[in-house]
Amino acid sequence: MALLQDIAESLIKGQAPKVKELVQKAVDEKIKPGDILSQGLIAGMNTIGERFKKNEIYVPEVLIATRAMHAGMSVLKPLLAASGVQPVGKIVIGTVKGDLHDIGKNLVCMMMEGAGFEVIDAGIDCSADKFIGLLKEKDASLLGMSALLTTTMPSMKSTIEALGNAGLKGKVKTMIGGAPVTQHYADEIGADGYAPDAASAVDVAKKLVGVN
Ligand code: B1M
Repeated sequence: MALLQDIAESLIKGQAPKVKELVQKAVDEKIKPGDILSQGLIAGMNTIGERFKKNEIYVPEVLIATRAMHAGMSVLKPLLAASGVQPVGKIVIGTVKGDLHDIGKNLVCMMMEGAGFEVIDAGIDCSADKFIGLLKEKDASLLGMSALLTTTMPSMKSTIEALGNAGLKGKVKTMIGGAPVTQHYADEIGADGYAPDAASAVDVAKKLVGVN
């Protein structure tokens, strides 16, 4: 549908007011909120993710597109809740204990939201207890951990161990990322997934919750 394509294209260009206006127009034209989300906003964010992965665009462009997505979501959110559209999955995500870097984590959060996940942002400096408390409270099936310091990476390992002790092993899948983190490290500590960037993080998260 041309209007949904216009929404996606305006989002890719980062035109927040236009996205908001077009989403409102689509709502007024009685297009289903779920279709506006998947064929308009998420379709646009998917293109942003692909371009970011290929280094065709960089962090500022992603942030600008995300702002446009949020503008559209401000119109859609109440309607989605009312129409019972289910999120793709629920993820608790935070920067690990001792680590204050949150720029990359925030990007991951935004891309996840753009892909239709319900994101519970645990913030920075998160202890295992904080992660576990939120996972239980929100009944989330996925935990994302970010670390930018080599000195805080071991906190990912201890959090995964704590999940096991809390009886969440098997119920909650874990994924990790951040500049010093590697697939090798993920394998070593028993994380279920690793992603090198925010766009790949969405692919990994979808795989972990069984969505294509
Ligand atoms: Co700090 N810092 N910093 N820092 N900082 C680094 C990380 C460092 C590499 C700089 C350097 O020395 N060259 C170095 C770490 C060295 C190491 O451990 N190997 C370092 C250091 C040493 C420190 C301090 C110790 C400095 C000091 O005080 N002496 C201190 C520590 C504070 C703490 O955390 N306890 C510190 C502080 C800070 C600031 C507060 C000043 C600031 C953070 C501000 C903030 O985040 N709100 C800061 C910054 C900005 C940086 C650099 C310059 C940039 C990090 C960044 O935001 N990158 C960084 C040097 C660098 O990387 N060039 C540096 C952009 C971001 C988009 O990338 O976070 O990698 P990134 O995220 C990517 C991927 O990694 C991935 O997706 C993102 C998008 O593609 N990803 C995931 C991230 N999380 C993911 C999770 C996933 C999946 C993918 O799944 C869950």
